[in-house]
Amino acid sequence: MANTVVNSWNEWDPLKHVIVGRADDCHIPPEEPALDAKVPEDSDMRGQWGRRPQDTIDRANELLDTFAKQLTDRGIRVDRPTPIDHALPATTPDFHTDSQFGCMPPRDVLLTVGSEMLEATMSYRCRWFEYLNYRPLMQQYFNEDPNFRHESAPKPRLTDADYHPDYLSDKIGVEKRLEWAAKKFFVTTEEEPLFDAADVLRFGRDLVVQHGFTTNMKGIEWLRRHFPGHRVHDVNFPGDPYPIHIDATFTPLRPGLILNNPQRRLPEDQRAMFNDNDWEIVDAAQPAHNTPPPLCYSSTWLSMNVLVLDPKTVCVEKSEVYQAEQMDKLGMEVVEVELRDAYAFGGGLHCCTADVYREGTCEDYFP
Ligand code: ABU
Repeated sequence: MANTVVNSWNEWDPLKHVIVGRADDCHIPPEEPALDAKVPEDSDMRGQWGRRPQDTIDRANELLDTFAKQLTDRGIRVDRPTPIDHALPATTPDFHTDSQFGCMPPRDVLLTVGSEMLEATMSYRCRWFEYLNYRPLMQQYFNEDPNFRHESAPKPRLTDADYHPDYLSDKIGVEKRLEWAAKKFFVTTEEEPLFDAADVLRFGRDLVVQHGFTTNMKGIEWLRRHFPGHRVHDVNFPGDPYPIHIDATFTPLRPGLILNNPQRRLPEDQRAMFNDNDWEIVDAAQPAHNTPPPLCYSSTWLSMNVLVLDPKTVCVEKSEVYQAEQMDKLGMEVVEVELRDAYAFGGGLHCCTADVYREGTCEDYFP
């Protein structure tokens, strides 16, 4: 009988196999349009770039290794990427940037839909070659699983035509950013399809995709054509001045229940599919921290960037006590995982993983 290695249709079915990222050789890349647009004006990251300090890399790896062991101890197979040399520049005929990013977080790069793992186009130049960190695993799954589909979305050119120059200023201000977000005017243009895998949430037959800085409408249209058996829904969250990746904004926990970031509520006119099928969308608890850790791209809302192990069990970052308390009230068993010192490397518990296998099949939750 064929050995099925890759299978995952949603964010909550029982998790059996997952990739956990590594912090090795992670870099803060030099300035480039899409990346700069995400860094807040008052961030300690402005103007800094280079290899991250070794002590922070070691600490992040210690936490990621411990998380991997927690998952393994629960019977979940854990694979890790093979880091390439992230100090190397990324150069194509269309652009050059002096370093790469790292092999964190895998969720941004790899989208698993059923038996397929799809490498996203990405929208940052420094992440153009990031898929290479995962190629040894893709080859392994290809050898192990005769039904595995390894796909790669068309590599984008990422010329200046991909980015709105208005976003190049470092003095835009949050008010203007919110005004632009409400108008769906983001840093990326519609020059060519762009998407990061972490802008996609899987609900069986339905894929919900955030339109924002890292995913444009052409990227969503590309996904629609690539997955003809799915319904692909574009959503946006006007309360987010730095909209990259949906997984600190909208977090499905189990069929019928989603956490929504209270500062980034899904607009009423985009809720029909959930309302019509009696799904509850509840405000997530407040983060336990007022600021992100040093040299971190992400917001404090990594508090809700949780990894669901099954519809009753969820991994929550250890210091996020309010989020853990809310999960408990929602009937979830909480597995505490210490990860905050790894946030700077690209995100939380959902970000730092990529699904390989969850039990279950492709269900229609929104008939
Ligand atoms: N990669 C998720 C980050 C989202 C946020 O900064 O809120």
